[in-house]
Amino acid sequence: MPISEQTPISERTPVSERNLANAIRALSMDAVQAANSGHPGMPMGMADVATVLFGEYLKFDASAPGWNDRDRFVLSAGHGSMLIYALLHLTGHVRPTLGDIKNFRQITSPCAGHPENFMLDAIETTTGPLGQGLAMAVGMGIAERHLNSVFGGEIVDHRTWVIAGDGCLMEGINHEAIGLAGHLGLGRLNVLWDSNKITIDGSTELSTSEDILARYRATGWHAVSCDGHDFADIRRALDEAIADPRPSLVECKTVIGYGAPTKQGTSATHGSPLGGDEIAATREELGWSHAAFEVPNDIRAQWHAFGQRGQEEHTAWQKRLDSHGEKAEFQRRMEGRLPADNGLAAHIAALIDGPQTIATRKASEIALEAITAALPETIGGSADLTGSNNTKTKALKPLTKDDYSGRYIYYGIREFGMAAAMNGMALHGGVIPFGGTFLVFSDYCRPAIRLSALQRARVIYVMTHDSIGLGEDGPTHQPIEHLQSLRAMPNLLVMRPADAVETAECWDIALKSANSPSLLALSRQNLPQVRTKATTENLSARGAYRLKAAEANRRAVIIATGSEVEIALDVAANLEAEGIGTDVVSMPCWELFDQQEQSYRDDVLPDVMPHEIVRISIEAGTTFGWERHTGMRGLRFGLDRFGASAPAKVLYERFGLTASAIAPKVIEHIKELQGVTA
Ligand SMILES: Cc1ncc(C[n+]2csc(CCOP(=O)(O)OP(=O)(O)O)c2C)c(N)n1
Ligand SMILES: [Mg+2]
Repeated sequence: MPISEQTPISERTPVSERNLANAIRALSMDAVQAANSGHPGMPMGMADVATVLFGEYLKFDASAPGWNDRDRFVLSAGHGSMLIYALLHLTGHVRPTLGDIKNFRQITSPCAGHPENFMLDAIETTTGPLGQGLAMAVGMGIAERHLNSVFGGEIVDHRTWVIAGDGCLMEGINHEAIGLAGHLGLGRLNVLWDSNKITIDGSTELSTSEDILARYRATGWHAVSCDGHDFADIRRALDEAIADPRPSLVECKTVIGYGAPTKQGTSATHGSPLGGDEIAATREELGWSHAAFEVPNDIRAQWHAFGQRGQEEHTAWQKRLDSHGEKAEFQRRMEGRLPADNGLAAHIAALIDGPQTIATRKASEIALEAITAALPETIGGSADLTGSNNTKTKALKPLTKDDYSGRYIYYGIREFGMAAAMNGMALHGGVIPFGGTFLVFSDYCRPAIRLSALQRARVIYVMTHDSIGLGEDGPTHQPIEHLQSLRAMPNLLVMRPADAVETAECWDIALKSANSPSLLALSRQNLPQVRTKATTENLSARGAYRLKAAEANRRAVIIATGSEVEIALDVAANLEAEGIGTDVVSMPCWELFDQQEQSYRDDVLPDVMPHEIVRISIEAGTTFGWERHTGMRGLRFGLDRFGASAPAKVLYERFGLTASAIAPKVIEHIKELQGVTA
């Protein structure tokens, strides 16, 4: 029976719905007041809607936040974090405790300023950067439909709910996200819009006059409005949203800071404590006579009952899972465990037997052929550059509105939307997403890459055309500062493989890094295979390793990445011919090198005076930051300007990134240093 045909909460319990919602309001304003920081307005305004959602609609079991078939709830308006903390606490989750809420925004509490998926089990996503929560929810909806079609509705059958604010709907990402959701017909995605017509600067009339419902409808969505303070009307709208086969936007017309007599309806409630006097007046206004942080037993009991509402369904689901023919495989995927063989060992052995001179983007495609055949949980895609990013393999059929079992997503020209959707997919679990675009457009994905890293999500970015080596498209398409700026991001594995073997190794690392996103920077141009000997170890996993050891007395160590490793080997040959012993270090991943023990790092990059051994870097991008590995007295070859439009070979010559340009400079430098010591 549809939920709305059940007896409304108000008739089932002596506790009024308004008072259930007031418990959220009181905890929110009290916690923000205690912290002397935070956002009371949003939770107070959306308390009624949230009470209906958690009380009657959301499928969850507070005693098992990891239940695979729970509905996913995303608080896209993350600044209203007290809303979710209050809801989780009231419904009886182990955390947050009342003590956690009293310590809102303090270092000891998991109730951080904004919701963080790694702090509380029941928080699905980290939100706060507006719009991204909604966009991640689209990815969750995709993962749900995909797993539903693979494993069946008996074990995968849940919805994704979002609470989004005016800000989320204004952000550009929102348009990319809803375009994708509308196109893919994600009817189980429901966005509850906190339409309070207020943002930080004041009325939304200051900055927008958009007909949002019309925009959503034009994008393939169902849209409906309700009075966000009328419980029956909220139910009506939610029922309509559930019944409609399209994704739904539910406009909930609310009053920000509802209940605060002099401040409600104004931006004053958005992001500041209400103040002692206003809080006292709000208690009066709401008829809430309880002390700060006090929730009366009958109200607490009703909220607890909501938290247990899903237990029966959970038990029934567990029974269905236990008798499901693919239980083990389902659990493997949901837990993110890889099969013993990801297909790469045999692929690498074949490369050693028959070396390939190919672009690393092509090498990535060949590696992916093995991976996607071995790992059915991988879901690929590209932001309209499939043929350039080489992300589609034979195993991957398109994932479409009519066939969610597909494993390839045509994201369209929506880089940010793609990256955010991949975050949602990874966080949902059961799938490992990878998606491609040009490295230069990592800028378009960057806010979502940052959230991949912060949320510890296994998302794999396939970023091709990784330098001026892409040639004729010119400076708009040639990344310069990108590698270094991405390396600056914590918990992101930026990998730039030098050849087909390293590319396979980097894929292996990316797949096995369950708590980090990875970004593969891949060449457009062909590269010779520099790794021709079999190794038992994945050398790229060291971050950097000695590819070639000095023959003559070692005076130079050249560190290079990706396409410049080939050049480094040529330079080394020139130097050896002059009696200058030269190591070549391939450094596919700075981050992993940093994690090696000191003795290993000292061995690869000996930290001695430059007149003894000079360190040199070659990378076709900014030299900014390479001092870290060359030292200030080392030499850095790169490009500290924008590129140009010409064939790749011409550009490498023009910018001095050739062995014949670099070797004499190194020799001169070494002579100068000798002069210093002589
Ligand atoms: C991408 C991004 N830009 C800016 C902010 C800062 N910020 C936080 S809330 C907010 C206003 C949001 O307005 P709305 O969604 O209507 O929230 P309400 O004031 O109604 O709670 C802004 C600009 C942010 N969190 N994320
Ligand atoms: Mg607002």
